[in-house]
Amino acid sequence: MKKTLNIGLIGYGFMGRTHSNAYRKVSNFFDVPYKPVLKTVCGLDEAQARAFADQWGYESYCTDWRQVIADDTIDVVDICVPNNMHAEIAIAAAQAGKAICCEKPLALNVAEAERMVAAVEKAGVANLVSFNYRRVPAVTLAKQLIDEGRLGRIFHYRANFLQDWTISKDVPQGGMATWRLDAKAAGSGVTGDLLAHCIDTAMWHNGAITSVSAMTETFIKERKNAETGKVEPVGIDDACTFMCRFDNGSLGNFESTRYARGHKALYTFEINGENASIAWDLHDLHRLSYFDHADDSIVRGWRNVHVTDGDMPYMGKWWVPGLQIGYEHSFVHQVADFLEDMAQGKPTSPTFREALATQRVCEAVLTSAKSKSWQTIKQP
Ligand code: SOE
Repeated sequence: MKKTLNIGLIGYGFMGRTHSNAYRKVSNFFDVPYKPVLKTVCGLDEAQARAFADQWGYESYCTDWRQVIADDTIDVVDICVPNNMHAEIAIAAAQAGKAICCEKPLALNVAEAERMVAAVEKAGVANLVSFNYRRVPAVTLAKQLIDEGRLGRIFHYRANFLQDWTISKDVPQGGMATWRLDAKAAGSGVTGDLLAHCIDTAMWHNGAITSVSAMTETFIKERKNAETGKVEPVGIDDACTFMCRFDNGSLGNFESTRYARGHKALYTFEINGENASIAWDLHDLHRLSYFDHADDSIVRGWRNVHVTDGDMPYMGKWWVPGLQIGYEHSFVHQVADFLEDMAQGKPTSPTFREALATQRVCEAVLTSAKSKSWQTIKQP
């Protein structure tokens, strides 16, 4: 029998579901060293916590996260609450010696993120931030191709993350469903919520971002607060565009908005190197577009690689070649890697320290937009 690992989930929203699903599925498909046990789920509303526990098979539920931290039987604290609660919970979990998986972005700002890094490193606990898109097989394959040197020198990295769900002025801010629009809960708008994904993947693929120049806009200046009903100024960025320089000399272009009518979650990137280019699109997440200049000119063109074969990242663990998996499987891969690394005493990327680097870029982007100036990212 495998050793069990007791999970304490804090937060039962959208991300709580993706993480619970991953813990439930992982040992069916991956030969992981531990069997995760859904021990307890914690959330503010007792009836909802109970219903979530029933639906997902948690053994118990509670409404005070401190109870999860104080529970000696919990091995992993999984943080899926709004961003303004990440730091306090993660630091307490680290002090209690728990392994931690924390939703992205790591924190509200760099100062908080630094305290979280210090806490997990002092405690020596396993720590991971859930930038799940790295573990979409085609995105992982892109990393492999870059690391093999197939692209040669990289000149350009561009990424977009486009949505359209906040165009109506009637969408409120704050509360359970719309905390992402409330600056106090989220820290920022699309920069922390969406561009953080693009920045994490970009730095994983292409190395550190060293300077940025950004602009942001808040198109709807006031919204009703979902809890109080009061109309209040909106403090988040609705859209953000930035250009940047990478440490390897390449140039980056990033755009995110929640005002791109027709796009629900269009995350795309394209990387251009001297020998080859790569492109990817979340709406067709199994395909990696690949252009290799070394091909014979008469057949040279963009290839559409269907990343489903057994020798492609993670795919050997699923069905048979050609059959697809989806969004939720990126979380299963994340948990599989986390458990494997934990058993070997190895860090799992992105660690809190790696996510701090992303937080620094996000903060520099917001400062640049505010000050209308280039910002250099100070790496410690
Ligand atoms: C926002 O709509 C959101 O759910 C993000 O919070 C997630 O991180 C992203 O993966 C999808 O969009």
